[in-house]
Amino acid sequence: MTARLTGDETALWDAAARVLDANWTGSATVPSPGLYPHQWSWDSVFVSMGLARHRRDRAERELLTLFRGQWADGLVPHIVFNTTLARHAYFPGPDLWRSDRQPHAPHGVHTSGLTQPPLHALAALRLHECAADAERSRTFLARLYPMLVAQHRYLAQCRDIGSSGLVAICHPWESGLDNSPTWDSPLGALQLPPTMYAPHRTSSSLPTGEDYERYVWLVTLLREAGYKTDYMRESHPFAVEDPLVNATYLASTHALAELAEILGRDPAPHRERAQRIHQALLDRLWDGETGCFRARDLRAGRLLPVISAAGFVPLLDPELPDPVVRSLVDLLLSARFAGAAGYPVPTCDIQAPAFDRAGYWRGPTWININWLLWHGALGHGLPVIADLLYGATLRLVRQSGFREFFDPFDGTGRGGHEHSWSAALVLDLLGARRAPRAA
Ligand code: 2M8
Repeated sequence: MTARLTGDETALWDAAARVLDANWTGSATVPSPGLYPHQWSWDSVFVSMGLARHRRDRAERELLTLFRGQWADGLVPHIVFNTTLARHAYFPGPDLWRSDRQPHAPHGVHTSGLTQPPLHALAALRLHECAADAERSRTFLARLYPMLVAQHRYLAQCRDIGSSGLVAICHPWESGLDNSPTWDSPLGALQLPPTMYAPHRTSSSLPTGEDYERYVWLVTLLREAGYKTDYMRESHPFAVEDPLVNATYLASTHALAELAEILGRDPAPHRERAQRIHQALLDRLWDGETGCFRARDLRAGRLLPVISAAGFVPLLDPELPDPVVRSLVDLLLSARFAGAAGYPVPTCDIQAPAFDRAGYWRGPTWININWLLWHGALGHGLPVIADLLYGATLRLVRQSGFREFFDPFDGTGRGGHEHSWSAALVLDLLGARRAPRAA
């Protein structure tokens, strides 16, 4: 059965579709005009799910364009650069990464050398579930599937730095939550060389100065080591197992198993890997004392102290034990998160000293995080949580537009304007309401 959108929802739908149309370059979507003029990996994932509800052809194109940047070892880079733009259009541009000097990088495409949360297989499955023409969709999946398998092989073989079954990130940018207070401690422990280049950034809410020196230095180390696994495993000073990255890895591994079944391939290896990730998430990142998942610093050998919204994303795990789900829900609804915010979910524990209602990934509400938690809540049959997230997200964009992020207390919009994933995920939320079975 199909529920019709109200007049207000139709206006919101049209406004969101206009943002995606305006940010479409002809082969992919930029996250935000001006501020982020290239293609970002997890942005494209979220965008493709919105486009699946609006322009199916573009949803497929979006993902295929991103995978043009895939390296021969399977790495899906977090940025694929638009080489027609001026080199200074965005920092850090191709000159910092120098992917053209890496033997595994694709020819004729400039990319970064880092990853981002691997939601791609989950998006591919969702595209299939929304497809009007199942046969055509299968043809697309058959093309994408080997690339997704290669991406997961890279993660399992090159990024399981702790030999735990989980993947480790080697840079805060790989988490997607770039400037989260979670990274303050491992970044603070870095021994930087005396002179570093820290460029000026355009928006006042973005990280600057010292943060940037550390970010750039970590990239320089990785680049000089040829982005090689042995270096990352043995010497790189930043190595963290993050709950959001691993929960999305798990969700996409389950999705790969389903894609394999749809395509008549063997789902068993994906199912086995999913079991291992599920167990490792609980064994290594669950903290029963705080009732939340926390990031594990492999260099310091401990869980990092800050509790962030990333700790709730393991709700994407369909096999999460009930007591763990209950603890997460209690914390999510408490005064440390949704319970004290008019516009949840704040990205950092409100009671943490580092919480900053306006700081980039240090407190504001982000629509992609709300979407992930909404999806996880639906999977666990938690309609009250799902409705809370759905309602808060739509209120944010009705009040402040498709901004990059929002004040969690009063909903003020911050950061970039006409942000693509904010628009795309609103289309997905509205689309799921119109056709609830695809939620
Ligand atoms: C932000 O990250 C980039 C670096 O990759 C930046 O700060 O310039 C983050 O919000 C990241 O999650 C996002 O993918 C990217 C583009 O929207 O912007």
